[in-house]
Amino acid sequence: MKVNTVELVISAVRPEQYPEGGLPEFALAGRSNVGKSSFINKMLGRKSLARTSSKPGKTQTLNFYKIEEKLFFVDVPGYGFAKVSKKEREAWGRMIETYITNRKQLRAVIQLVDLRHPPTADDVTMYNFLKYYELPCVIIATKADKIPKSKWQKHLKITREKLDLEASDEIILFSSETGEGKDKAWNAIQARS
Ligand SMILES: Nc1nc2c(ncn2[C@@H]2O[C@H](COP(=O)(O)OP(=O)(O)O)[C@@H](O)[C@H]2O)c(=O)[nH]1
Ligand SMILES: [Mg+2]
Repeated sequence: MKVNTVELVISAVRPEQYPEGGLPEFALAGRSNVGKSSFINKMLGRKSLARTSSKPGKTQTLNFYKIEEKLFFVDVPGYGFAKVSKKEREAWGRMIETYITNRKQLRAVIQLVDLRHPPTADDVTMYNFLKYYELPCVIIATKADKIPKSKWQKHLKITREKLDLEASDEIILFSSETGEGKDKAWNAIQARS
């Protein structure tokens, strides 16, 4: 998809602030530094729309990006910061749980994992949490350019097995450097819109 217009409609902390209008929404989740901002920027063809590397301890918000008056990307704060306090972790958990359990517009969660390494315990917890609520997921395996092509299938297999991926959940190799996987990711999103 060629994206012409993108608008950050709101950075929400409470459900009353979520945008109205009923457009399909796709939430993006992943541990900090996995490449989520880079993924959003690559998908939207922007240089730095979603700020890369935000610091822990900042206000945690759900950022609703409206794309072409067609759908929303909902950027969820990254998980897995070692330094984050228990209180902050709980606040994060409440915010995402409130959103994903109540939001009818939510079509799928796009969970990003790093293709180079097996999914972390936090990645597995996140995926299980999404499956507990029976949410469709699309897994984006990031930083594919950092792995030789000959090893992609092996790494994908490890990712799939470690997450114990459901058959209906797609996994897509991605690189924000080369654009690998961009079309597949858009197809997955549009098929679920
Ligand atoms: N080589 C490579 N580096 C990436 C890729 N995606 C992200 N990065 C780098 O990984 C770091 C974290 O990326 P960022 O998008 O800020 O991650 P976020 O914390 O999940 O939003 C940055 O230095 C990015 O340049 C990728 O596909 N390939
Ligand atoms: Mg980021």
